[in-house]
Amino acid sequence: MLKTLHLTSPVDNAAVIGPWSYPEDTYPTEKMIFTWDALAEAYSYHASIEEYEEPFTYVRLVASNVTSDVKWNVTLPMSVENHLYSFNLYAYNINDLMVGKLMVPYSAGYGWDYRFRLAPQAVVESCSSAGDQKDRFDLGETVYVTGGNFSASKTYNFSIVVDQETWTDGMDIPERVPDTATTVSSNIDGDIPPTAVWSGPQTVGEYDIVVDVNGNGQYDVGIDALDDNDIEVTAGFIIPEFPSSIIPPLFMIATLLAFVVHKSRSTKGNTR
Ligand SMILES: [Ca+2]
Ligand SMILES: [Ca+2]
Ligand SMILES: [Ca+2]
Repeated sequence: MLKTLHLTSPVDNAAVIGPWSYPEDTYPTEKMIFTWDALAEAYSYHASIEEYEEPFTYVRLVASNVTSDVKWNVTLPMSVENHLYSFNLYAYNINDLMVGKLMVPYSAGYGWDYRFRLAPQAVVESCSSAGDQKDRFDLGETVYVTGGNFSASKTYNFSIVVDQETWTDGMDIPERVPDTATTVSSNIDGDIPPTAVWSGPQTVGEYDIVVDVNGNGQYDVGIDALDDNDIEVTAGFIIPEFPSSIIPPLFMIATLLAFVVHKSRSTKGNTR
């Protein structure tokens, strides 16, 4: 009787993992850690990782491991574009009979392997027209973004949204702010060159920026690019009520007032 092996890292196969056999899961690392629950009757576990070219062309065996342990740390090269990795796991008893197998529940059925990719985390950042990071814009000042680690020459769904305190894996991407860009495009190096995404903004506020890398309308940790937590605690950028150039004079007036008030009080004090 074959039992289903319970994978606990990098995902839990007790839950549905994604659409049928399509690797939704991308990790921004070369060091993968696979762990699973022990089967009482298992004597050894045979784990392997194969590389495929999409959709289903076998490329090569990348790594394999026979162990009595329930953990496998493996270093893999970052995925080639349009390639994916397939993790397989089998358990054998002392007589070399297969007693357990990995089974992965996808939303449309079961698979016998776990598919994933390794890719550097895509990044997006608010910036000046020259591409220098910039997190504070004046009213009417055009907001630009840059980015990196995207696929080459591709257009992505882009959103400027009201600052979210926390971004949770799988949450719907909030509605974008009106009159902001809906897409950005990468160049042949996979970079987003400085791109105007909000011309002449007239709405004061605190904002985040998200690029929906896998285009599913949801925020996915490790896949989608996010500009967050740069300024005013959790915002990717802000458009404050007063332009930065007005703040010093205001501050000086306030200081002057404080001085005058203080002086008049101390003058009164002296006359007593
Ligand atoms: Ca997404
Ligand atoms: Ca935020
Ligand atoms: Ca920023």
